[in-house]
Amino acid sequence: MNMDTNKTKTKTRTPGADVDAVVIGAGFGGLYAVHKLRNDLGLSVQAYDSASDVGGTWFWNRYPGALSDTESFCYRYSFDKELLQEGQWKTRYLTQPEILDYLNTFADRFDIRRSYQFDTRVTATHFDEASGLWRVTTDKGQTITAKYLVTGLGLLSATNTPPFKGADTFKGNIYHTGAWPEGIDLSGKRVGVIGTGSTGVQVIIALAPVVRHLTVFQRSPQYVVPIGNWPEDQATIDDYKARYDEIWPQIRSSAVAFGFEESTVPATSVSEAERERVFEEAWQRGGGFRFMFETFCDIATSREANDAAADFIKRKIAQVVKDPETARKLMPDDLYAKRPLCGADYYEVYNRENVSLVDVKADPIAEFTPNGIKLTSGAEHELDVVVFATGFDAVEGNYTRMDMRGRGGVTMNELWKDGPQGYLGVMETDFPNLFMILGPNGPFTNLPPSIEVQVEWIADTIAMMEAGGHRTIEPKPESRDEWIETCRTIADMTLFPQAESWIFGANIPGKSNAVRFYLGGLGGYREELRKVVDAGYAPLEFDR
Ligand code: FAD
Ligand code: NA7
Repeated sequence: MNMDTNKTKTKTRTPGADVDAVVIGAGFGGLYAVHKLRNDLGLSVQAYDSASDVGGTWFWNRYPGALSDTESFCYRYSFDKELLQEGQWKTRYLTQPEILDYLNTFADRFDIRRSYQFDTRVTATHFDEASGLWRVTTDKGQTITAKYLVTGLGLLSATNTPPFKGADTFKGNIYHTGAWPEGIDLSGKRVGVIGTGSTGVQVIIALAPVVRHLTVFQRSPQYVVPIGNWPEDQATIDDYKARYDEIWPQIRSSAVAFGFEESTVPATSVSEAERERVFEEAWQRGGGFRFMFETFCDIATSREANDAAADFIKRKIAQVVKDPETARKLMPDDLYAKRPLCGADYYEVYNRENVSLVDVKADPIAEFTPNGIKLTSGAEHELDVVVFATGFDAVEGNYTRMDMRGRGGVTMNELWKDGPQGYLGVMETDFPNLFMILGPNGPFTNLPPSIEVQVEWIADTIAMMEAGGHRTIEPKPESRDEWIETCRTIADMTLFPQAESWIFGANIPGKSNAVRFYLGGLGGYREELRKVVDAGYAPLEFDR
């Protein structure tokens, strides 16, 4: 070891190891893992983040308009009742600064920061079969050994920056929303935004009233419903707090964990007038997940129901957008089966004089020039600033960007060459004592509740390992294969694989189109975790 681990204070239990556990990441996942392993289990923990402080997603995504689309009352940890009662918010959804403040408060409350070394990227994690330890290397030239490796690397964290020709010749500034520098003022500038996903929608809405001219480069039109981000007064907040004992069990046993009851009524079972009424009510109430899952139970599974929802949104676009040509370009022609989007008056933005929409599917971006962006047709858009709202190398991006090696030197990149795998979203064969938070093929939900469920399961598993004197644990290959099969089977029961989005890896050329989520809901997922424990961890192999 060539680093100082005195910061961890706790005595290391594992013979021959520098620390008991290394945790990577300081977002919701990593912070809670440090708390559970160090404060609850008494392990010695060294944690890292390449960021210069805590926050994860909410440290990096400081772009104008950055907002949660999970409602404020449930985009938080639930395990600590006092913390829940102290929670404060102003509107139905949390802004990026509010979430960052919340995670800072969390870190202070549980004295988490002392376990972290910030501004440090972990470059390699190698499992040493002889010692049964992980050897973790950082970009500061440090190495450290640990029995457990817990990765909270984030599933929407490794930024995707398409390599446009000539980008280095552009005289203005280029920013990616997922690595947004503090204090950028775009007022009065000619700004181009590439991308109209969840992030693009937020940044477009926020920038339109501020910049001189906004040019939106849209590849795929999106279905965007209103967000309904109204102020929430103290009485409303107090009411949530009074009901938390009912709210959290409901969230944990629901499918998407967004704090509402998913509908059990098929759209195909009701009249057209009734569908219209329900969709209009959801449109007025706002919320992307609510529109897709609270209205009817079959929008994500039945083509007819999906068409009904899609047609409703398309009619709204036609009503809102004044210029028919712009409305045509904004009209999606695929299924309504990506992560559902919402935003405040998104389509209204295109009625503004200072906003223009460019369809880069019809006329792709050819190159950046010193003055802006040139399309294949030769048309050039002059810009001072280009915003890449081009998303992420989602799910496995931060795993494949590290040199991860398991038994026999097998690399994660080899193992995942046809798509990421993983067992229960938390483990992988031949990678003993590796615990991933939001790893591949975990639940597709409002994420803090899933993070809590996973971190608690990981901590319980580690406690079991320590109590039983075990050296290693890893999934049996057949358990992992069965899990992937389960995820694939459930995914194929939905329409999601038929839409091109990051959920199946379709957002980046060359990325394998593979199943990346367990779409069976958080309730179903918790049941799967419980079954493993009830079976005495039979799907896993100890001390191989
Ligand atoms: P992250 O918060 O992504 O943290 C991962 C951390 O790991 C990062 O800080 C990164 O620097 C660090 N890291 C990665 N690799 C390394 C390495 N090799 N070495 C050192 N450090 C490393 N989810 C919802 O449920 N609801 C929402 O409304 C919602 N809104 C979102 C809006 C945006 C703009 C984005 C990008 C995501 C949103 N998400 C939302 C998803 C969000 O990522 C999760 O809710 C949650 O914050 C994930 O926490 P995490 O700890 O798993 O990962
Ligand atoms: P998304 O949803 O992946 O959106 C990225 C957008 O960028 C999307 O509109 C893409 O078009 C577009 N894109 C990507 N590459 C290109 C190129 N090369 N040219 C033009 N346009 C491009 O990422 P977000 O950050 O918005 O959201 C990700 C998640 O983070 C979100 O679901 C929330 O959970 C938070 P495409 O649709 O692929 O044609």
